[in-house]
Amino acid sequence: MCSTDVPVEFFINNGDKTFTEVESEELVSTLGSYYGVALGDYNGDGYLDALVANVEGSNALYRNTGSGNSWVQLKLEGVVSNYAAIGARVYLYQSSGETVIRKMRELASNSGYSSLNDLRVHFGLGENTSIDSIEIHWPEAHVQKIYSPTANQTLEVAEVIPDAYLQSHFSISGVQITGEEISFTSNSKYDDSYEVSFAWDFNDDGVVDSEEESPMYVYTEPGVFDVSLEISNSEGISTFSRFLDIELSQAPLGLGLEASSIKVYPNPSESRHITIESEETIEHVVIWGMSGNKLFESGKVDRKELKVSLNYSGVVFVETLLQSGVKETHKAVIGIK
Ligand SMILES: [Ca+2]
Ligand SMILES: [Ca+2]
Repeated sequence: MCSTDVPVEFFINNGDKTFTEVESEELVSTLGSYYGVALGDYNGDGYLDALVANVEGSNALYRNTGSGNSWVQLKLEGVVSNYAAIGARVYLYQSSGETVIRKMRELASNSGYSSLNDLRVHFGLGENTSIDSIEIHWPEAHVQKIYSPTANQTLEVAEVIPDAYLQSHFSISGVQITGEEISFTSNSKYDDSYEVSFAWDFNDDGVVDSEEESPMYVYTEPGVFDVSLEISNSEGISTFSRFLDIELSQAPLGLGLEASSIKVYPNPSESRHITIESEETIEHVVIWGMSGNKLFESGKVDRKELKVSLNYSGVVFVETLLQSGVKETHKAVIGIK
């Protein structure tokens, strides 16, 4: 379907590798610039409706009033696969006399230009209401079967975690500097009918540092650490690792931190705003991030107070030059909420 001021073209699948063009319905008699169509059952009656995108005019929603034929829909929920089950392939088997008919649908995140179909998987069944089975091939490659489901309903199917399944994964949060607690959260997926062990190595020395599921850890030295989480059960092992860049919690050498006339507040700041205030006129302010990246530089300030908003969270170094020529650097933590 892709045209400019010409009717929509609509073809019916005859089921024998041929198609028949539909020429009389309203859907194909309206002129427009149609560049996308999304199919989905918006009103939940089991019949696929069509939303047609018109570049130059109004979009149009065509409700399928149905034919009395049977149908079945599946709403899939990935558990070890992605949540929307994108990439799943679903097979439906029906017997017709001696013949077994197999139909297949693939769940995709796109279906054509500028369009996305309903994420429910839809099968039209014609007049045959008896389904032998439905087979779901999840994106993670295992297969789940449903035997003899009833037609004319939407089945909600959550992915069953495969037997003994293990998939290690974790996330990290906290200010990544020495001396601060960093929390490691396992979001591993596994078959919980097996006993699962957790082994964390925070510094890649091969020595396990924690056997908790989601521990805390404090680094005393800066460096880049290869953090790994190995999870295991009686059937296997799964390991996930990622790098963590731990910085020193104090300012780089050579920057004086003996605060005097300059105040930086609030510190820590829950928001991303800080105020720099001095008893003397401020000439110039530069704010640096943890890795020496410049986050902010003022022009000539020429007053005793400067409010700064930063699109950044973490530790910053505020370098202030006063009119008297005194230069000071203050450490602050912002955006901690
Ligand atoms: Ca419908
Ligand atoms: Ca270790």
